Amino acid sequence: MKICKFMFALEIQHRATKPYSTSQLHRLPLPLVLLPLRYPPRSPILHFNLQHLKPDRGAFLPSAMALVLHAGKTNKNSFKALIAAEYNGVEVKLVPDFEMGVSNKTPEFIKMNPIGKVPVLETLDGPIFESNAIARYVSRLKANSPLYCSSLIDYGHIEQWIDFATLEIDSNILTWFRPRMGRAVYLPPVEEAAIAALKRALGALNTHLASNTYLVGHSVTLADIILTCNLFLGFTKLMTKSFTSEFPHVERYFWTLVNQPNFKKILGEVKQAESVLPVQSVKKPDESSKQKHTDESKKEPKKEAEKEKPKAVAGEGEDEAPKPKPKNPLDLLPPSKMILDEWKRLYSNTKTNFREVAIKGFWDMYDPEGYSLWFCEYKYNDENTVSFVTLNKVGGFLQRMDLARKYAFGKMLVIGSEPPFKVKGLWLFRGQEIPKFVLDECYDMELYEWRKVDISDEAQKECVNQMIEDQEPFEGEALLDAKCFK
Ligand SMILES: N[C@@H](CCC(=O)N[C@@H](CS)C(=O)NCC(=O)O)C(=O)O
Repeated sequence: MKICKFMFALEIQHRATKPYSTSQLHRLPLPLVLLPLRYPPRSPILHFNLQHLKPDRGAFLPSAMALVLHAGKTNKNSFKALIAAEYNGVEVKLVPDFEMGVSNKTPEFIKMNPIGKVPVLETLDGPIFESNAIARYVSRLKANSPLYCSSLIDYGHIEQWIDFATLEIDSNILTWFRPRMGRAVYLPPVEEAAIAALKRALGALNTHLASNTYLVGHSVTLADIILTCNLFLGFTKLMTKSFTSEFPHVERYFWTLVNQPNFKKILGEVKQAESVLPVQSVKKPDESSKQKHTDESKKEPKKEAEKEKPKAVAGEGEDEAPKPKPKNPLDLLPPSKMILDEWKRLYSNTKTNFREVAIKGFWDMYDPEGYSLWFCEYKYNDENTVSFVTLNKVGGFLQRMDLARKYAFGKMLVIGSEPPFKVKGLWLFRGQEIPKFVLDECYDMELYEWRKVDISDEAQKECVNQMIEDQEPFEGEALLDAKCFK
């Protein structure tokens, strides 16, 4: 044993800059001590490590004693451990019949996790909560698993990217996601700030992935699993193709990972969101239960157990089974000969002779019965005194219009070479009116004056052409910027 301790000390000292005494070794922080060593499994050093710290009991679990994970089937936080288990060949079973808001409120569950959140992993040595901690535990179940070890610096980098995935990616995605699911109050400036912070993080990630296939080293590590699960929520609910195309290396990375067999087994076929999840009003469980209470008080009193049964609700980040979406009324309009995507493609692909090709093509395609054109003008142009603030305002508007991508095309011009800048736009909408869901859900709409284009008026038609083309000068002035919504 003395020899083992000595060799262990040597190993740790080899990794550290300052020597440790044997008594100090016993007090080393757990992550460092638990770090699987680089030696082959039979080495006395690894033996010492396992014996003294008993970290990997699960690695020797008989298969009948699978670890049990408490969470719903679609919880992206539980996917982290499930994918890690696939890589390590460890059995982790989801508890059957888990009901969010019910199962996690029982006294037995609260004993496992006092905050009552999922996931929780039941192990032979007791429960673990917090999805990253659970995933780390599962990753360590296999000695020398490439998911979580190799060198000290790799370990440092894996931890670095796990924190990045949690604090820079997941937290911003959740700030964007939760109000849209009706689980928090929707505040546009808060959403804008979260999207800006998310874009900053994705930009940094994109730079790293420009020259790296994986986050750390040359194979999948736990950092990739955690990051991909966090991105999964973003890609499937919020980040449309037009959002992610700014980060091509992140796109490549995400699609590569979700298509790895061990990921696919857990995530299934992944589909990118076609539009940003629309904002839902905040659910007020109290009100509905108050109403129910007064109605029910007239009826026979219920059995105690029935009365106290909590209502099943989805938790934060819990991706409840989607309710059948009501059809958008615009999908029920008579079919139009104008195919919006064809126009968008023509617009994007025309690089020369724009008037002759794109503008002419637009009018050839335009269907005045199936679509309508609208001019808009910002009502408070005199407030547009700072160029980047004005540009951000327009950028934010276009982001919030994402929900209308299937039904709209737009151009927004920021006009003038000096402040105050004028903001004017042109929009093509499916149908004869500005769609109601756009008016209801995009608060920017009321900041603009809207006027339907009369296409029998040649002057208005010419103005449409100039806006589509970003013609400069526009109304005698230079353009600070022209943004397209397509
Ligand atoms: N940081 C925690 C987050 C856990 C969490 O927010 N869980 C949600 C579901 S994904 C939950 O259980 N919510 C129920 C509640 O808030 O009562 C983790 O990663 O495990």
